Amino acid sequence: MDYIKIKGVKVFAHHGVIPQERASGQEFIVDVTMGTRTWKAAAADELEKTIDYGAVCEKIVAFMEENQYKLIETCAERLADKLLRDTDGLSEITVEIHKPNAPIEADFEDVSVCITRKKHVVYIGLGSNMGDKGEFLYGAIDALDTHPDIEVKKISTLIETKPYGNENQDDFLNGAIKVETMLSPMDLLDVCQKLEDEAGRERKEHWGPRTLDLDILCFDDEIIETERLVVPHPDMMNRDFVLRPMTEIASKFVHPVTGKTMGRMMVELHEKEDKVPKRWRRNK
Ligand code: A4P
Ligand code: MG
Repeated sequence: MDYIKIKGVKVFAHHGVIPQERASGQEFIVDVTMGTRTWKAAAADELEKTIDYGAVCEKIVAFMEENQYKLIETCAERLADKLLRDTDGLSEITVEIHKPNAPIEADFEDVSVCITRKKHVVYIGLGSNMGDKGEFLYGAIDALDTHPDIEVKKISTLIETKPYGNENQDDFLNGAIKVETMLSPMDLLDVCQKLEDEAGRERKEHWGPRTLDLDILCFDDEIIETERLVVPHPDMMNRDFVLRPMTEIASKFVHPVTGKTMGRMMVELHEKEDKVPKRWRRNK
């Protein structure tokens, strides 16, 4: 990760718990550190390929002036959220809001709140084995990317696969994508299930034929076990149609439960399924 830092943006604004503070206003100072990747912009030497820090400064000033919060905690949280949503290429942000003239009965220099927030990195597995399979998968990828809180970062090759589990059905088309999102795991699952419903998905049979299946494979390095959602997907280490596209887009991503990379998990699956001749196996 690379960082772009803006320090000491002075703004006259009206945040505070005491009504008098909100009425008369005071000076606030904002620092932000933005986590991004600068190498493409550096190579091309073009502003369009990086975060325009001038534009970010203007957004900070407008946000601080136009809003009014009792707590600088709330102010920092909302500002971080807004900048993460509005700024292309921004993956992580640290916002510090200083209130050097806070109404404190002491001789003090400064008081501030400093928070770090980031977009979640999520891998989603896609599958279809009914109708125009490619259209369903690419339609879902488009729809996810158009969602205001989701950005598709990587798309694997789509591969034709034999049905796993219930073998008495048509071949599948499978793939995986990497997305960045501000949504919680449950909210992202809602979005995925709505897209499955819109694709005419009927849930008649477990592991049965489907127009569109969107499985949340991994959500950061979180381990979630609720009735509606289990992450990482509990069977992914046994599925070539999941590990192959994951190895293409995230070979070094470490599975939070097994502690192994996607590439390693795929090699081990191939060895287990006898796809690797004995003489070529590595000594573990
Ligand atoms: N759910 C729990 N965890 C998750 C998660 N991480 N992501 C819940 C998405 N959903 C999750 O799913 C059933 C319930 O799982 C949902 O209500 C959700 O709350 P579903 O999609 O309605 O039903 P399903 O897909 O039949 O069941 P399941 O267990 O999700 O099956 P899979 O794992 O999706 O496997 N063979 C090939 N070649 N390619 C395939 O894509 N897919 C399957 C289905 C079987 N064989 C296949 C393929
Ligand atoms: Mg599913």
